[in-house]
Amino acid sequence: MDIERLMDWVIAKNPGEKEYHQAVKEVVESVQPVLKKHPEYERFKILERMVEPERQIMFRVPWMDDSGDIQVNRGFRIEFNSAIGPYKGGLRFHPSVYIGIIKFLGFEQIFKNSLTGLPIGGGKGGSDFDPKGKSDMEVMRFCQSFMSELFRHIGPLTDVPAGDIGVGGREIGYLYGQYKKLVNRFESVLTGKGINWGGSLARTEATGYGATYFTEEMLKTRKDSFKGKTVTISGSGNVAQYAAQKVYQLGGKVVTLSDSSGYIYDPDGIAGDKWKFVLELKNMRRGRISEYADKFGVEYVAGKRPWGTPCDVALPCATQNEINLDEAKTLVNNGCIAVSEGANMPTLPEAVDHFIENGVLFGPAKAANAGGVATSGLEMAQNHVGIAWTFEKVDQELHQIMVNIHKNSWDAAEKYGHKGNLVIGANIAGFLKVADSMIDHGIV
Ligand code: NDP
Ligand code: 2IT
Repeated sequence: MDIERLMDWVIAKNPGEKEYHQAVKEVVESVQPVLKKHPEYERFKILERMVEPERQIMFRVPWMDDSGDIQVNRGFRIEFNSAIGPYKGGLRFHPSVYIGIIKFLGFEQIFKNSLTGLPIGGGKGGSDFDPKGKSDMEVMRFCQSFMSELFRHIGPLTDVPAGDIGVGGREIGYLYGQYKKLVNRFESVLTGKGINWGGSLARTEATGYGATYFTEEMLKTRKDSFKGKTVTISGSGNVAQYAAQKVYQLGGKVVTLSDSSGYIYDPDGIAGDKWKFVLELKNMRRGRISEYADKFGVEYVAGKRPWGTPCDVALPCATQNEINLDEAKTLVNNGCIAVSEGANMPTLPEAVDHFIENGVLFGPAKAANAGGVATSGLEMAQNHVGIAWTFEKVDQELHQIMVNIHKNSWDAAEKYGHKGNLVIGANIAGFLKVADSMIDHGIV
């Protein structure tokens, strides 16, 4: 099927799911040079099978709030592709969640997980539940209800969820407690677990660190580094926090962080005690980033994203579609030389094209933020063997995986005639392993 017909077919079968259409289109376009060289992928209808999830689960999540009222949310788990390993991918709790969001994330996860080099398939789940403003006990009751249905669909060799937006250590704890109670087994069914009960050191840091290591590899191709660079970061959650820490350790200066209300600009850099303040603010008190500006007397810009701030490197680490074409133009005009996606699909397609056409180093999410799920894979490996590695050991493995992902994406882009285009390279490198495994397994 040509690109247009395939996209028409995907849109007709998944009406209104615009984020999913966007994610599919990019992959389908990227793998065209491969399809031309390898007619077997068309013969085996690999793309047509890949865009149809193996299984989609939607369920009711009723729970009681602190005032005794019953609330009803919707839960999702999409088990997208198990060609190279058990379904693996996060859970997102955010009011914007609907099936199109989970499907785009699950689809991207297939190729991202393949890029890690580990045996993990693709899946994603979540709910339209909004943890903001909820008490710990409300979050616990919600998580228990969510897991009371999810548990029958997952398992350490079947499907292993983890965190994403709105799902961090607290939520994974409540989800794990309920799973363990229901199945009466202590097993590796979730990653991002607490260190005392089977979690891996460095999983918390992994996505942000990994995205920064990946950016370092991109900079190396121009004989450059983070030293002395001014860096803008969006978001102030898990990924943003640890990207900020690693950028500082590598000699860069992070000048912005944001949340869905606005961004802060600190020209002196967000590090040391200021960085610790962000962690306490966001992970414990669950407050707004504007409090940073109040505390340290810096600028806060309400209702805006940070991309107007001059920088050398931009790391979008909040959410999808958070850099549009106008913002990409501003970044380029301000001299930005590298953009790397800590978040999933943060850059709109026309903005991606603008960066690439203007010679900006561009690290696509599937490659740049794969360090989180890669370290989840390392957590599973440790659990299966029943051991716990040191922080240094996990961090070293993570670093090497990010170096490999960069190299494999670079090489694939070059081999298929798009030297330097890591979007195409990452999509092709991720696709090939899954496609070949699907052919090995027959028509299933
Ligand atoms: P968190 O929930 O810890 O943080 C999310 C951050 O993004 C918060 O600052 C939040 O602000 C902001 N944000 C969320 N939604 C929006 C929105 N619609 N508009 C503006 N800002 C928003 O999530 P993570 O840090 O874990 O995830 C961030 C991104 O990284 C996501 O795209 C996720 O899919 C991706 N990712 C995460 C991985 C992980 O291991 N956690 C792995 C790979 C990718 P506010 O508090 O106001 O909502
Ligand atoms: O988007 C992602 O890769 C994640 N949210 C992490 C998934 C995982 O299973 O660790």
